[in-house]
Amino acid sequence: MTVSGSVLAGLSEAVIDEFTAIVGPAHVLVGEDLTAPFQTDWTRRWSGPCGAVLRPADRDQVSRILRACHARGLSVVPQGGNTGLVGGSVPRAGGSDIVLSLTRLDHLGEVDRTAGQVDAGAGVTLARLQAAAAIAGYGAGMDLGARDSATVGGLAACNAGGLRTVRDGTARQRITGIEAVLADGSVIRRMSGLVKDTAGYDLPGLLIGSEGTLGVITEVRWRLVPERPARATALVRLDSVTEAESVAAALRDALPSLELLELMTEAGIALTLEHLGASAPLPVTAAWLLVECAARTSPADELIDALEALDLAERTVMAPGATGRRQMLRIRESHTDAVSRAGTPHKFDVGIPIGRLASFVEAATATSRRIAPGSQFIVWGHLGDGNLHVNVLGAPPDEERLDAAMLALTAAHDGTISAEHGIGVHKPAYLSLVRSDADRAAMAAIKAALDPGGILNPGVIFGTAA
Ligand code: FAD
Ligand code: 2HG
Ligand code: ZN
Repeated sequence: MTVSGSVLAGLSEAVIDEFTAIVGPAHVLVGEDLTAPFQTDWTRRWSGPCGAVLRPADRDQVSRILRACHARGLSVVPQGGNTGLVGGSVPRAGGSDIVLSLTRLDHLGEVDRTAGQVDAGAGVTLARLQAAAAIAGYGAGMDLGARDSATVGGLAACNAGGLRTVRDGTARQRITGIEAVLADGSVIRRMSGLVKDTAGYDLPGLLIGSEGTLGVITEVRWRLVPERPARATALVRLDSVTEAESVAAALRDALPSLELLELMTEAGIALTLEHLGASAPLPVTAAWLLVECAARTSPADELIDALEALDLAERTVMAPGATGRRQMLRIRESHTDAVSRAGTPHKFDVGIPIGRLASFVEAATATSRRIAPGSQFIVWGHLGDGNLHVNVLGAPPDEERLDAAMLALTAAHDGTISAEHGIGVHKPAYLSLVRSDADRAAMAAIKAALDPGGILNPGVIFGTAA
């Protein structure tokens, strides 16, 4: 493709030429046909035009691009797999941002067996990381439904969680090193993989969860987990979220090999089964708990004993084998797709203290009925982490009262307005519900120090005021 002679969306020919000299003409995308896939997010809720999409091949190209953008005051939206759910990976409406697509930074090193770690370029997908780990006899210690597209750079930038957090933690626990390019093009690199390192501020820790606002992550050193080839998976039907919450607490304490503890509820189960055209592996009740244990030797007895001790054997289906297991996991993982197919939901990713989850769900159901009568309230999530995904279908997309009430309710339960997806452009207006004036001022000071021109992902976390 050629970009010569074009003056597009506010970008001068000289700027386009400068970018072209850095990444080559094939990797400067301009014009709606080429840029459209990068301009709308996964949810279809957020979209905006961009001046150009740049696809650098390596850290040095990222550095040169940022130096040029910094000098010219051009805004940059870092993008990985574009599977984020809070609008942070796409340009802002009315802007002419540069989208910096990191998917070509896909170098994956050899697994370092001495350290149990691997270096991965920001554009490596989670599925590829998992496959490489498995070949070397390890696990990635992370899994989520968007694994085929989500990149390690995006996982780090969002501090992603997922389905195995109850055992292996979030991206923060998995990452021992980061290389990143700061707004002015300078590079920080701490990739030695030290598990303990208290020499000054933990800059990698600061970049994890910064959603592209403090730097562009170009490489990550990922800490793998020992392989746990033997798995036992069960689906338990329960009569209420209250019951699920207490069963989950008991299982967590009884099962050292616990790796997954996921909640599904009636409306979401029904919608997902219909979406998949699948039959239910056990009767649909108010709540299902999906439980998986993993170890080197079979944890089946451990799981069965724990379920029997809770008098749940009659209400449990054990996955009969790998296929049955995959079917159970598929029902859980397909909730997001099923909801998305049914409409554009109001999506909330809340963290609630364990012990108050059921009362939150009850109050949240009433809130959505009050503000959006006729809407469909669907909740599921990572019960072991106290992380609930509330999706409300059928409410007008611009019904801000619903977002305000749901997030205020979350704060009233001492919860967080984002457990794993981030603030993005969806929730800056609500950050003050969970972060004090002093806290937000400290965050703004860090942002101003690292990105004085405010070019990195403007609007994300801080809103348009930053
Ligand atoms: P993108 O969507 O491209 O970007 C996300 C944010 O990170 C943006 O703010 C972007 O600017 C920034 N960013 C991306 N790459 C970089 C980089 N290299 N340097 C700096 N900033 C960067 N999330 C969970 O936590 N748990 C789940 O269980 C989960 N399940 C999901 C299931 C589905 C079906 C879908 C669609 C999404 C799910 N997600 C989940 C959300 C999403 O997959 C994660 O947030 C993931 O980390 C995003 O990675 P990405 O590469 O797609 O990032
Ligand atoms: C999940 O755990 C993802 O299913 C997506 O984090 C949640 O779609 C959602 O709301
Ligand atoms: Zn999730």
